[in-house]
Amino acid sequence: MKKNNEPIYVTKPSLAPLEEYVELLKGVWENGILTHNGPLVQRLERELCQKMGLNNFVAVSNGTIALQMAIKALELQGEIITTPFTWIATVSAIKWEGCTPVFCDIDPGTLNIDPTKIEDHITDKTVAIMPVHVFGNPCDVEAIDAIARKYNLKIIYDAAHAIGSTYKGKSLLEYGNVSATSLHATKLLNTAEGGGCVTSNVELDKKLQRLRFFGHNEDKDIVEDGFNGKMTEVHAALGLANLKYHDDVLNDRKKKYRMYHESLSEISNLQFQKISDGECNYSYFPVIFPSEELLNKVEKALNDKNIFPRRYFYPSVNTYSKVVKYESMPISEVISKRILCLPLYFNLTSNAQELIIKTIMNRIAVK
Ligand code: T4K
Repeated sequence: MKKNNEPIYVTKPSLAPLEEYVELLKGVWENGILTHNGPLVQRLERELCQKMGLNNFVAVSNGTIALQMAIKALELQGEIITTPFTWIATVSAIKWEGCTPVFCDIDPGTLNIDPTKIEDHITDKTVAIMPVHVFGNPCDVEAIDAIARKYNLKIIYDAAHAIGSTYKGKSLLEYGNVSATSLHATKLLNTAEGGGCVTSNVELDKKLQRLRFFGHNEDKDIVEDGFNGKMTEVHAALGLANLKYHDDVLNDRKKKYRMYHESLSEISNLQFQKISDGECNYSYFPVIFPSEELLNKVEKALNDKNIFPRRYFYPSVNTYSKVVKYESMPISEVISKRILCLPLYFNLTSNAQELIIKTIMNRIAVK
């Protein structure tokens, strides 16, 4: 097998043809509006709503800020139950808003928060649940909703990975009091940096709009304790250009996801995330190895061929001692050590994907 010359990373941004982006930028140059909820941000919000069947979308500067704004808008103070199997941003957002993250372990199949364990973590200080739709795979939103109703808690979905995912025919972003998504370069749809909040509550939507803009109302009076979460026109232009290709990107991911799944299923000791087929957006392809030792060997074999998968999410966030007080989360900790996300993106060629599959198979076959 020959070594791949160009490095293959875990992902590569899906980008519209440059001319289409430049065409959108011409308008920005002409009218000189660069930011402050300009015409392109408003258009991106409108087109995203049309495409995803949403009632509203509050575009912001990144997914972490979207999470913070959701907490702020719901005026939460206290404990927020979340998953340890996530990116650090979930927990930083909770902490930056002065709340306390409380971890609840995950389901070993779906890799999402295990709803049967949430009630064990509820105290008189609990104010909300912040589950993550891990790798775009929908959480058990009905079970989580039932718990929230029973204990009068808010739900904020960390939907950073979930653009394009659905649940029972609706966008997954429609669930929870607020869903916060990311439009980062590494996501299915990107504005380079960016994100957004979605809520079906009209008043909350207006509040989120004010919060991202220093707390101004339309008359520029300060009516909220806001901050700067605005998206710029330059970022919105990129989002609009890319949005045109969203269906192509989604379909391509699904094909490549299936290709990995079919080929690697031949190896009996590998496990895969239990996804809701047809609802998950196939944005990542995680493989769970029987041991960390085998993962390391496979990762090294891939690296030797200039291929760089990523250990999302490693380590389990409850073990970050600089950020949180450690509490054992056995399932998340074990899976974090054994999970590897393989390269998956629009421009990944079939030759490259075959090389990745063969490298894994060959390495596992070696005793
Ligand atoms: N909640 C969850 C569950 C999340 O996963 C995230 C972010 C958030 C909240 C917060 O959303 P944001 O505030 O980020 O909008 C990446 C992303 O930075 C981060 O957005 C993402 N999750 C996380 C899972 O992954 P890294 O450290 O892996 O990025 P990096 O720079 O190593 O990129 C990975 C690969 O992507 C590179 O090897 C090459 C490629 N790449 C990356 C960038 C940035 C490119 O080809 N072009 C690029 O511009 O964090």
